[in-house]
Amino acid sequence: MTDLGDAYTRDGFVSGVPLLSQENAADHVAKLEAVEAVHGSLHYKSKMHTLLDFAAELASAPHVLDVVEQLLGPDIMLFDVTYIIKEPGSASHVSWHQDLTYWGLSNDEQVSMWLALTAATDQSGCMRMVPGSHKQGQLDHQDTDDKSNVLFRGQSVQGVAENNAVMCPLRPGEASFHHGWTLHASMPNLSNHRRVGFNVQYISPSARQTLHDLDTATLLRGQDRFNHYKADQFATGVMEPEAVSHHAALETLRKETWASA
Ligand SMILES: O=C(O)CCC(=O)C(=O)O
Repeated sequence: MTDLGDAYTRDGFVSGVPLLSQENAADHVAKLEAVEAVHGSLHYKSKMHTLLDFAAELASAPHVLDVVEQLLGPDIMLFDVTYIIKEPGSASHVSWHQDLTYWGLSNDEQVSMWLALTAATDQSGCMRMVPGSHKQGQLDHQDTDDKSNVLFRGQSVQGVAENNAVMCPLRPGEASFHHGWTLHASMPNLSNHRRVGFNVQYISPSARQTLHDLDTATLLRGQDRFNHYKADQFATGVMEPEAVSHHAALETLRKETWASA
């Protein structure tokens, strides 16, 4: 196991992994914002690799997959890609939760990347993680109706020992990677800049969707010996009409899956 792999196994996350230059991160934000100027906010929409070629390219970049392989192993599927955007001065926050609770997967062979496209600091609402919390397995979550909670169900684990949590500030272009049982949260954005995160979920081909048989995921590296998923159609341009109409169905399916889990 690599140093990164050892730290990930021990803590349930690694942070500060440099993946993009600051210039490339700014360039990605400029492309994203050009699309948003026409189509509206792209905050928290799923399967963005089916809509934006530059999102598909970054999520499947070989140097990104080299890191994912150290944490997940050689067989890597792309499950989801989302931008998580906190506007300047917004109350948007994320409550303590574990990602895998609502995904309906049959096992926990999964890792999430959170790549900072702008500075993620304690001011702008970077992530907080509880080291070692992934070893507890799934904890009880309660739904809340806090409108400023980014999470779809406002799902929240109560009584987290916050003193044990560590801040994960990231410079533009740096990423953290966390496991789906790692407790994590984030605070509002009190800064005067947009906090833009590029959030990608990678799974092992062995992780099956247990709630229905409609889910999609795409092999990026290695072998799929299971054939649980139909592949997503990667974007070859930006918001192409056919992709946009297909995406609406993907988005509905994702919300129905989370709601029924
Ligand atoms: O973007 C955030 O502040 C939180 C992200 C998160 O909860 C996640 O990536 O699972």
